[in-house]
Amino acid sequence: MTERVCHDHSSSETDYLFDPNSIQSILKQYSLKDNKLQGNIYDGKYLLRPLSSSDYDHGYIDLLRQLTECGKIIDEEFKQRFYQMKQCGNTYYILVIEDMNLNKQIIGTTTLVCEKKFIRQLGIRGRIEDVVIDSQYRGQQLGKLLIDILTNFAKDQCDCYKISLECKDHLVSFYKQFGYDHEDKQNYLCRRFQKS
Ligand code: 16G
Repeated sequence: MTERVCHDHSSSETDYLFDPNSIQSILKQYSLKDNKLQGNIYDGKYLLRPLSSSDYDHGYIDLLRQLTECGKIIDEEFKQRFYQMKQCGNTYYILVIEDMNLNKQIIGTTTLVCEKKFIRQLGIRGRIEDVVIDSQYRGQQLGKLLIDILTNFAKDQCDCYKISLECKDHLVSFYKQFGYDHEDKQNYLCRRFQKS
């Protein structure tokens, strides 16, 4: 699995959002646990890797459109935001799955954001965001793969003291399988602003 997961980190043209090597040990442990997923990755079908600066061309933004509105974004704007995130260092971890047989098309993604805090002895709080699997690729446990890897990564490598996420009612049972649950007497509140 190690070799398959990120094959071209040495390429000077590919700039990753974070070091692909940092997910290798987690992927290794993971592949031992789940034979079905191991099959999907091993047979050269899918590649799991950090978001790269050239992923606009591989449909990353279009994939996000399956989750919510993205507006009009051009490649230059994508790259600008990519490098803003990268400069934050140890904060944005966007994992993608590419279909190796379909022109490197991005067919799944999940984001982990690590927020530095003063509380909890200078704790780090993780947030799982923007989980999307292309509608044509659902039912293969690819979402499970992404969530599980990023959850373990947040715990073991980023040292998060907690991770939270927001989701629609019908997805609560999906996230419960990874240990996410409602907390007693805690509420999620949100205020939205219209763009003028
Ligand atoms: C979901 C996503 C959240 C995303 C939001 C977008 C997960 C676990 N949750 O709640 O990350 O930001 O949808 O919806 O993927 P919005 O555009 O209405 O904010």
